[in-house]
Amino acid sequence: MPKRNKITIIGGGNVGATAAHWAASKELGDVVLVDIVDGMPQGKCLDLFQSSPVELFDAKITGTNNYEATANSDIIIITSGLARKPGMSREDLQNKNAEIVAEVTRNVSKYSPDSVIIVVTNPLDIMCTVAHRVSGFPKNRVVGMAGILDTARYRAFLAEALDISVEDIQALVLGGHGDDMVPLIRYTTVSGVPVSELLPKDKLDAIVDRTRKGGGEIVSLLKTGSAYYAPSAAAVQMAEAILKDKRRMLPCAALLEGEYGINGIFVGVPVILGRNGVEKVVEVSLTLEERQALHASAGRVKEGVDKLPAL
Ligand code: TXD
Repeated sequence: MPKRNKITIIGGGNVGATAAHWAASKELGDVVLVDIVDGMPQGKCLDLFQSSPVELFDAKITGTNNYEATANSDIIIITSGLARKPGMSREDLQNKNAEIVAEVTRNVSKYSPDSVIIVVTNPLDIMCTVAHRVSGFPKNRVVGMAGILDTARYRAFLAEALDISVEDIQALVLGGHGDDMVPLIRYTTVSGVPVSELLPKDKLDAIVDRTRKGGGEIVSLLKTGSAYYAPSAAAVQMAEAILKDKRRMLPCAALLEGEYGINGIFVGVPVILGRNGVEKVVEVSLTLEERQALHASAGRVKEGVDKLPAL
């Protein structure tokens, strides 16, 4: 009898709990949700389990404050971390989250040495380095979620502007997460038709700009938190591609070793995601301007990595 897949999600906050919801409702496998808050992951998981007879999914759903129950997971999604508080610098946040991600990675890699780790915690590209260094996993088994979210925002805005199905829009963004992303309009198509044939340049530029600021737009509306439906859906799409060995080509943060002329840092690039995690980094040709933007973005990631405390 084939055993069910097992997905562990660390951090039972907005992104983590919603990822548990998507993963369970898609029947990707059994789900374990870990948080440090006593009772919270247990309560959310009991509630999610009780939705299963209505939504018709079979999955064992476990909430816990420790790591025994995570043993032998196929996938680990790390969402644990702090949000930036008033008065906290970007660097303070980075150090605090690096501490959290390092501690969590030590635990998950001990209990699930063969897993693939999907990092979600911000600052994303830098936290990928933390998870990679601390786990000692090969580079293909540590991958970050950001590009799928950025492209999802871009695709949603394009579908709205064109008044057509989101299903028919394919797009690619490169680079670091958020402000630093490098959207490739040349590679954006609507069922194979270049989007520049269907929308005027000023409209496209406005959509790119809104996408870049997509996270901030939501924070300013929510006031007390950041986006979580789309981020969690994106992380679960990555988990699905890996668990089902779909070999999907998706923009993810991967450790580059010479690809795109970049070495030793995680940055958003198109990858093939399959059972081994990052099966391949796909190199597409870039214009000079796109290449410069990617390198500038990678340079900022490197500055952050250089400031990491010893792990
Ligand atoms: O594109 C992307 N990568 C992102 C990243 C998109 C959206 C959110 N992004 C980042 O994910 C965000 O900046 C945060 O760093 C994480 C999680 O965001 P979320 O909105 O879920 O934050 P919450 O609701 O504050 O949840 C964080 C949880 C919270 O319940 C804490 O108790 C828990 O993390 N936490 C821990 N769990 C386990 N172990 C430890 N050490 C721990 N520390 C905090």
